[in-house]
Amino acid sequence: MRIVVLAGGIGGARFLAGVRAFAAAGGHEVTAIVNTGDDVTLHGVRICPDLDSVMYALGGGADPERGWGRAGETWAVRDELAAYGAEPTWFGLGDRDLATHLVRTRMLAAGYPLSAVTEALCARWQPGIRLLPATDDRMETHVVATVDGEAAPRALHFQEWWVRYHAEPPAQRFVFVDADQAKPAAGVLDALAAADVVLLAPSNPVVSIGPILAVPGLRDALVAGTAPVAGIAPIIGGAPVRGMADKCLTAIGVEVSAAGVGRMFGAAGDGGLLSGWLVDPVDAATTVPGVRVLARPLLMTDEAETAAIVTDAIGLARG
Ligand code: GDP
Ligand code: FO1
Ligand code: CA
Repeated sequence: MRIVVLAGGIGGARFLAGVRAFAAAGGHEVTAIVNTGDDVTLHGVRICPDLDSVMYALGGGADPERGWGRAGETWAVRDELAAYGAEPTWFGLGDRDLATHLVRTRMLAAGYPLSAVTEALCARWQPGIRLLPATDDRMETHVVATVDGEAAPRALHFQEWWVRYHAEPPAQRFVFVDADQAKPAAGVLDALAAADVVLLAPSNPVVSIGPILAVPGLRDALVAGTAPVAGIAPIIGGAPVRGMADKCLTAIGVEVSAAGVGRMFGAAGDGGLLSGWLVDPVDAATTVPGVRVLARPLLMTDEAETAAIVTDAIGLARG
C-alpha cells in the first residue's frame, strides 16, 4: 500500500513515527508532504522548521523535550550573534542545527529545489520515509495582528507571532504569502495520484495543514483523487494536546473542537477532503456530516500506540 501523510512539525513527526512503524510491519511505502509555511530566512540562512522537526525526529537526532532542533545542542553562535546585537535575538539557532541551514542555503543558492535539498539532507538522517516539501516555491505564512500596543494591525511573519509573541496578539487572519504563485513540489502530485490512502496528521489544522492545502492544485488533487482521506483530530476535549492551535482556530472562526476541525476539512462527498475522522473518546459525540467518525484514544504516547491509531485511521478511510 502507498500511504501519503500531510504533516506539520512536532505533531506531524510523532504521527509519522507511528506511520513508519505501521508501514514497516506491512511492507508499505510512506510519503510525507510537509508544511513549508513556517519557513523563514534569518541571519542569512534558510530555515525549514517543520521539515527539520520531522527529519530530526525520524532520524533520531531531535531534542525530545523541545520537539524542535537537535539533541545535545549548544548555543555558542546564538550567544555570539546576541553579543553583536544581531537581530532577531528572539529566534535561537543552535550550533548543530545551524549546519543544516548552511547546507540547505548553499544548495538553494546553487539552484537546487527544496525537494532535492531535503532529499540530500535525508541521505544523512535516513528518516525511513520519503519527505517532500509541499512546494519548492517560497511561500510563507504571515499573521495580521496588532502587537505591543501599536496603533494598527500589520502582517508579521508566522515565526515572529508564534515564537516572539507566543501567539498572544489575537490574529485577525493568516496570509500564505505567494501561495498563489506556488506549485506543488516535484513528486507531490505523483505521490497523491499513486496513493492508496491519504492521512491528515493531527497537526495544527490552520498553520500546518492549511498552508499545504493552500498550494494551488494540491487540495484539488486530494478532492479529485481516488485515495480516501482520513484525519486525526489534534483537538481533544476542546483543547489542543500541545501548542497554540486554539488561537489559530479562533482567528479563522472555527470552533476549537474535534467537530469544528472535522467540519472545516469537510466531507469527501461534499467538496471536502474527509472519508474518515478520528476523535478521542471524550469527543465521542462528534458528528461531521457525510464523514465516518471513529472514537478511539488519540494520545500518541509511544510509537506502538501511534501505529495503532494509524491502523484505525487507514481502516476507517478504506471503509
Ligand atoms: P508544529 O508544526 O511543530 O506546531 O506541529 P504540528 O502542527 O505538526 O502539530 C501540532 C499539533 O499536534 C497540536 O495542535 C497538537 O494539538 C497536536 N498534537 C500533539 N500531540 C498530540 C497527540 O498526542 N494526539 C493528538 N491527537 N494531537 C496531538
Ligand atoms: N521555537 C521557539 O519557541 N523558540 C526558538 O528560538 C526556536 C528556534 C527554532 C530554530 C529552528 C527550528 O527549526 C525551529 C525553531 N523553533 C523555535 C520552533 C519553531 O519555530 C516552531 O515551533 C514551529 O515553526 C511551529 O511549527
Ligand atoms: Ca508548523
